[in-house]
Amino acid sequence: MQQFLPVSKEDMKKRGIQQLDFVYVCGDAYVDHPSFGAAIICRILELHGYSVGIIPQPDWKDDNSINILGEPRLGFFVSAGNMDSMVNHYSVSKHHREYDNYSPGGKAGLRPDYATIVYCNLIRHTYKTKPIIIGGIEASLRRLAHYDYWSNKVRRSILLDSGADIISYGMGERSVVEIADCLASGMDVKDITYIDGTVYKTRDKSFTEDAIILPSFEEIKADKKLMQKASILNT
Ligand code: B12
Repeated sequence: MQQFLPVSKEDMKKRGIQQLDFVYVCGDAYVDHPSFGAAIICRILELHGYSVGIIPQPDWKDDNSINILGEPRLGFFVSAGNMDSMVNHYSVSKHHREYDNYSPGGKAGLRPDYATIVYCNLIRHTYKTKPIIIGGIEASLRRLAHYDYWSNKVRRSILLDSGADIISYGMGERSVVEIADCLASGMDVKDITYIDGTVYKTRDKSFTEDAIILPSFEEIKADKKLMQKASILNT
């Protein structure tokens, strides 16, 4: 019978795992069901031979919460959960929701606002250079300069504010395996720049021969109409 993914050092010991290949940090409780992105991504990685442990809803005020499974060999995957953390926390009229369907007992307050950014910053307190790959709805919809309803501001890509290395946006089944294989082969995460459905950061524009160049964050901030243009160019 298939076991649950390790959530503690004890679980790792039982499975004879000294060091995990990947640690997956998630804003939702761990529910091992295929309607949950976390279960899909972790099980797919497992299927391809990688060991994955999961830290659901870490205490973001405690650096140790990110260390409970030790340092992963290849990197971290991070997701806010099934929904954007701000949608999860607030109603459209910006009232705090009292109930969180993706937390044990429906308890609210077990994840931070802007969870992807907070979790990545937490990881970076301990692991300055370990590869971090972010994904799920929050990271996907915030992958470029975007309008943030909650702060009524245009925000830059979540890749910059989180300090993560790569965004795997949309469905992650294929790209996470490609990323894992690259890291396992010894590639530097900075060189993983060519996988479909991913975002990386660079100052080098020499690759842009056939590229569609969208208006920059600064341009969009200065002129709202450019946000529409960016959306149209991006579809
Ligand atoms: C089914 C569904 C529901 C069901 C949920 C059933 C359940 N038991 O979970 C119901 C009808 C109850 C529902 C309710 C709501 N929903 Co709904 N729902 C959906 C829907 C249609 C599919 C979600 C799903 O299960 N997908 C399957 C999973 C496996 O996909 P996934 O989570 O996206 O994961 C994939 C990728 O994101 C990626 N991935 C995921 N995690 C990670 C992590 C990493 C590291 C990586 C690399 C990749 C990765 O790979 C995964 C596999 O391909 C989506 C729209 C859509 N088409 O996505 C809206 C959607 C998620 N819902 C939404 C909303 C707003 C709500 C409600 C708040 C509506 C309301 N006003 O009440 C409520 C909230 C419910 C709650 N829990 O509090 C929004 C969320 C918007 C946002 N920005 O977060 C969505 C996106 C619809 C939309 N376009 O507006 N919903």
